[in-house]
Amino acid sequence: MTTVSAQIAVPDNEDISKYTDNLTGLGNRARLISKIDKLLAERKLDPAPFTVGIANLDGFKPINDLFGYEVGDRILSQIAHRMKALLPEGASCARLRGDEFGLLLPMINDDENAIEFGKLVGEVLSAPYDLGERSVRLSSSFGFAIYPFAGDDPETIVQSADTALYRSKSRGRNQITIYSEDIAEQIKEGAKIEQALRRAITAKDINVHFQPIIDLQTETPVGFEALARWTDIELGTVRPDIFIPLAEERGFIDSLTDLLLREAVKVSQTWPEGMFLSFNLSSAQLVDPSTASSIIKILERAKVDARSVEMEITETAMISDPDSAGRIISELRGSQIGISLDDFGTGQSSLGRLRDFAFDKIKIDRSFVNKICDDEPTAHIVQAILAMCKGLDLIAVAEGIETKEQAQMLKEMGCNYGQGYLFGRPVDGEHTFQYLKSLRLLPRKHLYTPAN
Ligand code: G
Ligand code: G
Ligand code: MN
Repeated sequence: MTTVSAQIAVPDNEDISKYTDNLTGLGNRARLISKIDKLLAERKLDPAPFTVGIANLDGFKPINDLFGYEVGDRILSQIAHRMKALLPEGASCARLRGDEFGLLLPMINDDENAIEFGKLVGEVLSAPYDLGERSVRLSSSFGFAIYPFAGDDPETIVQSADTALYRSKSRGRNQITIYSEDIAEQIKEGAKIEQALRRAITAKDINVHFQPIIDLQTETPVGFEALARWTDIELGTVRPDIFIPLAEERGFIDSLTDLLLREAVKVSQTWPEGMFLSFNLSSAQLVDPSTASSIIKILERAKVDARSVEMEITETAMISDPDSAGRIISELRGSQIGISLDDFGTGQSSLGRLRDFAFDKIKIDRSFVNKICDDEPTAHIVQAILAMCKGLDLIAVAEGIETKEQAQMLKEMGCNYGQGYLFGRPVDGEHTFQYLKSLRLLPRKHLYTPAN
């Protein structure tokens, strides 16, 4: 190494390493930025459009995990070769980080050409990578940003391409996204919601509603699911499937959850002894090691019996980081907090997961429940899920029951609990209190201080 640097005893020696990616020999992020800067200067008088792209491999992490970093590195080097071979005149490619490659395409000037180029690169990158005794194939995702719409300085343009890439990734594999008017608008809207949401959390202005969960045999409520509700003065009612993912994405889901859980726990203390509170835990929290302890702390501080609280989690959460999800689940269960597997049957249902993780309940997704009476295959699937629950000693909860027929059928099939509009919509703490009273299930009145 020292001999090499001695040979190239030129002043910009340091610059070369500063701008080069050692593994692939491509330029690095700094190089790409400086190239964009140069192109911007050239086009100062005549701002003709050009394109910046970012390519990211799909499923590269498992390759590293499975075969080791050396294999991963070999693939990255092969990618660099392929990239160089397909670059048009005047274009350049840099390795930004990990499995992410940046492209500067001075001659690509509109969406159509960018998409076409993305498809070409995608095809070339999807050819098998030779690893000696085996070979692997990988698809890739792309984000493109076109100057001047996407920004007028290098960092902003790259950021726009990155935003587009993020969209591609969230749509699945093998996707191409161009940073567009729509995306820019959504980002502005997202920023507005984020601000209002942060304010609402600080002001404790988010509410929790409760939906009863019914024992199908006795037809009486056994617990409630807490569901977040938010109405902003300016934005109006914002649905949880908008603001929860936003809080996850922007990194403040923990403070939102703390607020919601505190509120939910407080209301649950007005319910009759033995009734449980079921709380949705967001998938982002299953990768955060502090999750279990902050939940346990909230329950302890409120002096609620942890045995009457359970966390609903979805499978998506367990896929991204099964190890930390497993640790959090065992920590919670170790404190007697129950675990329900939510939305079962949708997404990536894997039966292996039922064996590898300890659950107490399974919530059968409402997409099954609403077809159970008129679609025979659905009925068979639900029956099989119920048989499995029985064998595994899990309580089955059917979600989204809307008709008596559905409830009857599920009851006959041996489903333990049910939830849905037939039994009750989610309502606030006070209405939940009234509901219990109307059923002569005497709430613990002394604990209840209704909000005015
Ligand atoms: O309540 P529906 O009411 O529209 O809820 C939509 C989605 O938002 C559901 O998937 C539900 O699980 C989720 N959700 C509702 N409340 C909460 C909450 O307090 N925390 C989390 N993480 N998700 C919630
Ligand atoms: O993802 P999760 O299962 O936590 O979401 C619960 C969602 O189901 C909430 O949005 C809640 O409002 C909704 N929900 C509850 N009962 C019914 C029902 O009977 N029908 C329909 N369509 N939605 C329901
Ligand atoms: Mn749920």
